[in-house]
Amino acid sequence: MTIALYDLVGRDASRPFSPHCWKVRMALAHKGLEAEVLPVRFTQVRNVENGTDRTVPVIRDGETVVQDSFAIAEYLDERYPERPALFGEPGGRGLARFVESWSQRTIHPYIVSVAILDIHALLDEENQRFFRESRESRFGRPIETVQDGRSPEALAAFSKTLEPLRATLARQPFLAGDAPMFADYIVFGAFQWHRVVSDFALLDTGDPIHEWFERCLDLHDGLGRSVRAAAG
Ligand SMILES: N[C@@H](CCC(=O)N[C@@H](CS)C(=O)NCC(=O)O)C(=O)O
Repeated sequence: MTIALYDLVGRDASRPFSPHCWKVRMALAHKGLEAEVLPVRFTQVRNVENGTDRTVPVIRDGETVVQDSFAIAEYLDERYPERPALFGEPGGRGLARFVESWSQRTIHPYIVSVAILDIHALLDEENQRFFRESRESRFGRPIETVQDGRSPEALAAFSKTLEPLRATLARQPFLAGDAPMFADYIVFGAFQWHRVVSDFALLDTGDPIHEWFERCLDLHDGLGRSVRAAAG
């Protein structure tokens, strides 16, 4: 059966960019499950599947509705245990939680600081208003001043925080070892978000993280590459 996935887009419905939705796109492909992607804009997210306070991703599998990327990955492993595992037990889920916390506290804030205006630029007028108001209330300042991370010094400091990721990927092709698992898709989601929204270069060619990201873009018949990079 096809699983419906609500996926965040801007003006162009063919360019999904949410990091959390990308984790789920990759997870569904990993399990060999067919997805019907239903594009939604920021202003529609709260009410997806008759909700009042939703975030995306949300999936519907038959009668079952699941929200939150990690919860969706857990659901997919529990519901489809005969298909390739996203976590690998014992311990896989707990370790993937660490990767999620690390990615959201290290990579996501930096991407916001270099690309929040790029995200704004992808939206239609109504969604630009929504995005500006919600983000300015969250950060307590104009989004023009939130985007303050593009200096060479800030980029170098960010690159240094990636050292544990870099050292791991210099030893093994994927975070999960010889083959990818959900932990890889968590970090992939962050870099794919940036790739789709912004032409600001985060990684140098030759960096083991860049090479790993290219490998991830090739996975599942080039699913990640099916959306063109903002850098062209
Ligand atoms: N922990 C959640 C985070 C989901 C989330 O923050 N989604 C964003 C899109 S990337 C969202 O729905 N935002 C709606 C809004 O900002 O109003 C997950 O992993 O699914």
